[in-house]
Amino acid sequence: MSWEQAWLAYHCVVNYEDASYFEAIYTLESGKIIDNALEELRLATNKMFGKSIAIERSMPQKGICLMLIEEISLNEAGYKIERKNNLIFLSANTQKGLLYAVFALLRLAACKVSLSDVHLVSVPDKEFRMLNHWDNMDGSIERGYSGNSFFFKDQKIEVNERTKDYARLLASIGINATVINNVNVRAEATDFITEPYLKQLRVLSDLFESYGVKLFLSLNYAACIDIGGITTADPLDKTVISWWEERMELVYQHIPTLGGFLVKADSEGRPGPFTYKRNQADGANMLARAIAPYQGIIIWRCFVYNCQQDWRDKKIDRARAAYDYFYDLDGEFLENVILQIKNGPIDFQVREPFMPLFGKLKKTNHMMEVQIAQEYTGQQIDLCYLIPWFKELLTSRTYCGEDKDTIADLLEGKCCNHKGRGIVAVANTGNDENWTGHDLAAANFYGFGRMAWDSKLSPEEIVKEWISQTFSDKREVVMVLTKLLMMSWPVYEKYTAPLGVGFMVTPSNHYGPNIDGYEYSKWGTYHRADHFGIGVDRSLKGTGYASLYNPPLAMQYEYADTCPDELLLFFHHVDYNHILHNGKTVLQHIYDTHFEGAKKVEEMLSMWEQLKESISPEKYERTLIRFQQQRNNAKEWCDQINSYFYRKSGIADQHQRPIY
Ligand code: GCW
Repeated sequence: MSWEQAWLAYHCVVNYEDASYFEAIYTLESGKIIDNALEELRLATNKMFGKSIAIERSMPQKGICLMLIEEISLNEAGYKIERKNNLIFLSANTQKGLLYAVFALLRLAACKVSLSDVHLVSVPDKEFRMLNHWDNMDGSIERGYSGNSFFFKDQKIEVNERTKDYARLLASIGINATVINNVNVRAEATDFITEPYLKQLRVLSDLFESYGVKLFLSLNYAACIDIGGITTADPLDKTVISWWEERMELVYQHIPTLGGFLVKADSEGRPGPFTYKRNQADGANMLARAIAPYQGIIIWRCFVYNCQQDWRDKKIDRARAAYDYFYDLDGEFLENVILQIKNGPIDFQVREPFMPLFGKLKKTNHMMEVQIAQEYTGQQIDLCYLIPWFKELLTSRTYCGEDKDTIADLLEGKCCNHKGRGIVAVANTGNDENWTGHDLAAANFYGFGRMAWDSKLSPEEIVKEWISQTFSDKREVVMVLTKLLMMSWPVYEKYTAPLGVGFMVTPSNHYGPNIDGYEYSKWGTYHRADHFGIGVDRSLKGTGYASLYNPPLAMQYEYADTCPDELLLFFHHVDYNHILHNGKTVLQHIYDTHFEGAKKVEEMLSMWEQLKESISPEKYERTLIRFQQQRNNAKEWCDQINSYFYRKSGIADQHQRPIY
C-alpha cells in the first residue's frame, strides 16, 4: 500500500533567496538521532531545491552547522537557529533538540521565510506532547476514520517504512510520546507484556527513540488474571503485587526505553480496582511501584463514570464523575503516576466547559486529553479544524489563585503549586494514503503537535504553515484554505447539538443526528428536552456540577443569566422562550444557527470548488466527495433538529422558513 508524505512532502521551492545555505552541512556529532536529522536535510534539500547537500568534515564557507552546546534555558529539547556570516547555526543541548531544529529550519524554508536575520529560540512549553492511538491488534481502529491501523495487522506488530515516516511526522511537530494500542485492551493486546510481543515492540521502540519519541503501551488492568492465572486483581493483594513486579522486570529487560503504560480502569466495562472495593489511587500506585525501578510512568485515565445511569436519577452526572472520583485523592498518587484528564468533562463534544479538575488538583501530576480523531465532530468526513477550540481551552482561566492560572499555564508547569505535565490527543491517523482520511483533517494532526509545543501560536498561523507545506504557498490557496479551516469549527457547532447540550448523535457510531438516540438509551447522556424547554440542570438545584469550579466561574455558571450562551444548555434547563445574551430566544437561536450552519457548508463546498485548478486532481476529488457528504449531513442535522424542536415546542420560526 502506498502513502503520501503529508506536510513532509517537501515540494519544490522556487525563487527562495536562501536556498544557497543548503549546500553543505557540518557537524561533529554522530549517533542515530543525528543520522536521522542529516538524512532529513538531505532528502528535503533534494526535493525542495533539486540539489544534493554535502556533509563536510570541516566548517564550510557557506552552509548549515549542527552543534551541541550547553545552555540551561534550552532544556532537553529546545534549540536555536541563528545566522552568522554565511553559516546557519543550529544549536541545542541534545541531539533531539538538533533534530527539532532541523525540522524547524526545513519548515522555514518550505514557507520561504528569509534566513538573513534568523534568530529563533524555541523551547517546548509542555513536557509531554503525546498521541494515543486506539488501534486494535486485528488492524481495526476504535473511532478510526482513516482506514486501518499501520501498527497492527492480523494480531501482529508491523515495523516498516511507513512506521518510520510516522515517527518523522511526529518528530517534525515535536510530539515526543505515543501510545500505539487502544486503551480498551482486549484479546491479544493483553499479551503485549509477554515475550514474543516484547521482542517486536523493542524494534519499534528503538525506531521511535531515534526520532525522539517514547513508546508507551495501554495495559489491561486485569492482565494478572487473564495471563497470570491469578484469581484476583486486588491491588493490595500480595500475589498481585509480586506478579506485576516480575512482569515489569521482564518488560524492561526487553524494552529498557519503554516510557510506561496507559490504563483505562473501571470505565465502560474495563476492569479496575473498584471491583475489590479499592480506590483509583490504590490501583495506579500498585502499578507505579512495580514500574518505578525502571523509571517507568503510569498514565491513569480519569474517564471513570457510571455508564448505566437511570434516567429518573437527576443527581448522577457523568460530567462530574471524574471530579468525584479523583479530587479527594489529590496527593495520594505516587510521583510516577500522571492522571490523564479527558476534556470535555462528558466526552469530546464540539463544545463543553473545561473539566473543573484543572485548577483544583494541586498535588498530583496531570495532563489534558483531547481528541483529534473526530468521533463527535464529523468523523473526518465533515471538516472541523479543532485547533481554535483547543486554543480556547488552553487560554481559559481556572482562577486557581495563582498568577498564571490558565489551563496552558497549568499544563506547562508554570502555575507553581500545580503539577501539570502536558497534553495528549487521541490520534486521527490510519493507513489511508493521506493518513487522515480527509486531506484537511491532517491540519488537526499537525496543529495539535505545534500547539502542544507552543501554546502561544495562533490557530491561524499554524494553519498557514501547514497549507504552505502540504499544498502550496500560492496566495489564493493559502487564503481560501485558511478561511475554510478557520470557519469550520464554528460552522460544525452551528448545525449540530445546540448551546453546549452535546450528543444528539446516532448511538454507537456517533455520526449524524439522532436527537433522542441517547435520551432513551441505557447509556444515559441526556438533553432533557420536553414540551417546554431543554437542557441539563447542573446548578445547585440540579447536579451541583457548576459549583465545582473556582470562583468566579462557579457563580457565573450557576445562574442561567450569567452563564455564557454557548454553554447555556450544558448548565441549565430553560424554556424555549428564554432570552439569550444575543437577544434571541433559545428556540429562535436554534432555528437560525441550523439554517445558517447548513448554508455555510454550501459555501464551504463552493470555496473548495474554486481551488480545482490549484490542487492535485486526486486530492481535489477525494476532498470534494467529503464536502458533498458534509453538505448532506449538515442538511440532515438542520432538518432534524429544526423539525424536532418545532414539533416539541409548537413555536414557529419567526422567519417562516421551511421546517418539516
Ligand atoms: O467516547 C468514548 C468512545 C469510546 C472510547 C471512550 C474512551 C476507547 O465512544 O470508543 O473508548 O470514549 O475514551 O475510553
